[in-house]
Amino acid sequence: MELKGVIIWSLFSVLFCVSCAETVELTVNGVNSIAKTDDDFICATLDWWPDTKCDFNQCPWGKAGVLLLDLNNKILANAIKAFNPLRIRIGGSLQDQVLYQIGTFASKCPHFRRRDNELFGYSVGCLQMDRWDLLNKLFVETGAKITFGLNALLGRKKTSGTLYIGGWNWRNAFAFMNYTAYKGYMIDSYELGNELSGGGVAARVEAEQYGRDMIALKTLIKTLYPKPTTQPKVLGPGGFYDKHWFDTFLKVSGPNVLDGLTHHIYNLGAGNDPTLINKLRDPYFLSRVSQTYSDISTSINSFGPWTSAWVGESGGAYRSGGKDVSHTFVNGFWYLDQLGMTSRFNHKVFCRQSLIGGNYGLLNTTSFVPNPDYYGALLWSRLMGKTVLSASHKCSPFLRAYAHCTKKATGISVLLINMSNSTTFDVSITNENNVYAGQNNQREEYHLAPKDGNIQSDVLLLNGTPLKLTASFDIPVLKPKIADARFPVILAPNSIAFVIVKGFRAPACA
Ligand SMILES: *[C@@H]1O[C@H](CO)[C@@H](O)[C@H](O)[C@H]1NC(C)=O
Ligand SMILES: *[C@@H]1O[C@H](CO)[C@@H](O)[C@H](O)[C@H]1NC(C)=O
Ligand SMILES: *[C@@H]1O[C@H](CO)[C@@H](O)[C@H](O)[C@H]1NC(C)=O
Ligand SMILES: *[C@H]1O[C@H](CO)[C@@H](O)[C@H](O)[C@H]1NC(C)=O
Repeated sequence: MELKGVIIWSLFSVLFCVSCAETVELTVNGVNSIAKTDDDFICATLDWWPDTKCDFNQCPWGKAGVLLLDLNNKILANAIKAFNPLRIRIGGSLQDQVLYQIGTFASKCPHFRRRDNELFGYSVGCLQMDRWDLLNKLFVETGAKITFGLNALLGRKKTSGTLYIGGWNWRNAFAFMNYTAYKGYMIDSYELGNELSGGGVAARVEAEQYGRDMIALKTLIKTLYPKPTTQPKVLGPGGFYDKHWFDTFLKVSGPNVLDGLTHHIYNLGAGNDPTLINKLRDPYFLSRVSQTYSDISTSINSFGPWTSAWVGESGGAYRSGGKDVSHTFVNGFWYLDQLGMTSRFNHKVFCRQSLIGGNYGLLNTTSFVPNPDYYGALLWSRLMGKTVLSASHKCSPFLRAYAHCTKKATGISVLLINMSNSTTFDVSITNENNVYAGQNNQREEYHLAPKDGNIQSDVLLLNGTPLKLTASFDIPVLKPKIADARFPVILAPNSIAFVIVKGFRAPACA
């Protein structure tokens, strides 16, 4: 019986491989999960950039920065609410130059000003507590889950070059966290510093010092929140991965300090790279970054098994993203593929730079209208559960596939990405452990494609219909197409699909 099964199965595989060009057999293992994400994997950032921030002869931040953003905008509130909850990480380059107007720092509360010889070309800025109150009002109304990035450079001395030495002055941060706790604002996590790890970007701090400062932050939080169940998590270092630096940092900070090891990903190069649009569609290029995810996992397994990896910030292309690219449909090939890849490497959270601002916003900087990746993120959040399953096929590298348990229903959710602009794929989803199981159930399909076939469109089609806000500025209902699970999924060129196979028997999802 068993032998017969194997023979039939092999015959099956041969048949499928011969006609691989159009017919794909996607094999999903529903018995063993390969990784787990956090319940709330999707995260987006708010950055500190003022409207004077420019890159490559354009100034794409407008009034989208933390201090200038219109917090009464209805689209903004509805867009956040739709995730129920959306994680929001507040941070970015200027984070380590922000003072909080509280305690002994209450008297001076300067605005960021352009200063060529200072970090990132700006002077020190300030967060006033009445602005913080308004931000929290929005977060409460929308149910957002907040990560706040603290200034980690305060009190340190600049040496020659970019190295900053000496211990972190935590007093201003402590007064700020104390204010926040007294006000009853819920903070999911505090993160220390931005891009100060390894060689740093504009500034750097050595790993031993940073590890000791993380211990100090944990102590402050335990003082403010004696009950472990209500304690905000502690995250760091929020910078680029460097093996030696990260390993040392984990060793020095030690057990039970770091709740999440945050690192940043900008694997697409600079925003003005004319080849950006090709990189976004090149599966060989996109796969290269998996080495970093694998190395991070090794660092954690060897030196910090008590913690787990988060992508704390990733905009794909650095210096505010690509002008006619990063807010358009084609960016989803990179973004959704990254969500799939990092999930497989056991990452808990992925923070997209940005929720709004720059060229890579999930929402349009000026109109607040959702860009295609907003809907990709929302569908992921609603459909892809936290348990990650293996999914593989032997066909074109231009077809990417990821499988998770469904979020709320039974069965599995599959994400299919066809980066090919010419091939239509017929994808059969098969169960590695149960080849003969009939799949007479319904299947739900969400096919995403760009308007007019233009991969640089800001308008996304869901099952052929353009997604538009409702008359009351609400996010539209996202309805699947119902299909018969006995037939393959037909995946058009240049398209992405989320597919829910309800009848798929997956013990790992029970
Ligand atoms: C914490 O906040 C409370 C209430 O505002 C205040 O009385 C107390 O002095 C603060 N403690 C510190 C260390 O800032
Ligand atoms: C915002 O929308 C305008 C008008 O459609 C467009 O020109 C611009 O590129 C969009 N920007 C972003 C970042 O979404
Ligand atoms: C299809 O994609 C390739 C690169 O992947 C590109 O050279 C070609 O011009 C594209 N064709 C169309 C019709 O867009
Ligand atoms: C998807 O698109 C790529 C190139 O645009 C093509 O090579 C491939 O055959 C298409 N179909 C699938 C299922 O990947």
